[in-house]
Amino acid sequence: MNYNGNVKMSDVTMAVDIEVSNLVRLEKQRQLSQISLVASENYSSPEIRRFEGSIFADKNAEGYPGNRCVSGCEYADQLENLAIERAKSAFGCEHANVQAMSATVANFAIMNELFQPPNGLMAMRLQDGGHLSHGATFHASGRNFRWSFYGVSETDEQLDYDEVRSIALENRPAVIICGGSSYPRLIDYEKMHQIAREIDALLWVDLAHTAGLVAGRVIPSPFPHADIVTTSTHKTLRGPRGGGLILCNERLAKQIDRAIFPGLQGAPKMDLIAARAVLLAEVQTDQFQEYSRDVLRNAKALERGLLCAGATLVSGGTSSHLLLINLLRCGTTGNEIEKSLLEAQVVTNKNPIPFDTLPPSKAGGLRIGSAALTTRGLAEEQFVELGVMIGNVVMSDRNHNRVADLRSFVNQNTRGLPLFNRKWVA
Ligand code: DSN
Repeated sequence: MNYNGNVKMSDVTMAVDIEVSNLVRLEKQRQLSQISLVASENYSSPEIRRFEGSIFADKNAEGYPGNRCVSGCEYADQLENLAIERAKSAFGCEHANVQAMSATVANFAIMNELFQPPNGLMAMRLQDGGHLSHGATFHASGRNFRWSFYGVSETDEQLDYDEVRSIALENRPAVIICGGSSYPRLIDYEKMHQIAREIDALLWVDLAHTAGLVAGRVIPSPFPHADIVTTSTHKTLRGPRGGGLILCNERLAKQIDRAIFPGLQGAPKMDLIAARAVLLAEVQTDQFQEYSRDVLRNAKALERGLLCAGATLVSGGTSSHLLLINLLRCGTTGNEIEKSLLEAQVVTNKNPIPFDTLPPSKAGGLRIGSAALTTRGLAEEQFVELGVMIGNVVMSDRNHNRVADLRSFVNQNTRGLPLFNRKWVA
């Protein structure tokens, strides 16, 4: 529609609404007919979604509870305090900041406030499993701070803590960051803490991928070893997309809060803080513990299926929700496999792997995860079969019949599955 000329506002609103509504309808159809194995995707509960876009969306609450830049914040204050208390209780820490617009924003805000040069930061290399906000050269964090990096060992593709220690001793950073976006194994926080203490550095855990598994108490917590923990809220945590939490102890509380406001952000999104508050109650239920157990069990089921089909997994397998398939040995690329799987209605993402020889646009690996499909309610034995069928596509170099087999498996086994299975909420 051409909006120039004599068009009434109601016509414009209706036209925009129809276009946007149509896209929302199509996206819903897509989400229902495809399955997401993207390790960083999940579906939040209807209870959480109800509060995104609630009346709090229009409230400016710049500042912190009890100290805002505008008036009329009495309910915003209560809401934010509620979210903070729930975050502290869910993760067992003394202080929580719930305002960051994303975990990447939280990460950058902290670097900006606490670790300006000449301080140095040390993190896991991106292709070994780190995150772009941990000093990647194409990211603002890489351009503005002093970095050193550690990686995984060539023998087992897992962290070699002796090597981490010697790199730390050589570079003496002010902080060591661990965690990232494609490391399938658990991190020994106690060992990382010992290394950090030896050089008088802080330990910062980016928990974005495994925060839900920690809240669900199925893997060890970074506390009491970590000084700072950051996380997004939408991966295994199964909360609203767009939002970061920063967790720490009282000692760093003031600096952390200053890092977010006024250090980097303006007013927070109060409707998202409402959704985060609901999430932070949900993760403390028995149902969430059960969900987290199933996420781990289903990742192991995928592992069994993939190994049975002959696929090679980075580090040999997984101890979390996430698996990384090494495609270099099959002569194919992450880009090609991602496209073939999409033909079978399976959504994944190409991903660099340790010691990759391909550029990131092609990538020698494919990353998958079990969190989203567990939320939808797929059973453990179906995860095993899914793993076998994905493995068959990989090992046959995208044979047409193997892709067709996978497509019919998806149609038969996931048709009618809701995006969010009600069994996961109390
Ligand atoms: N951190 C990115 C990922 O793991 O996919 C996006 O959240």
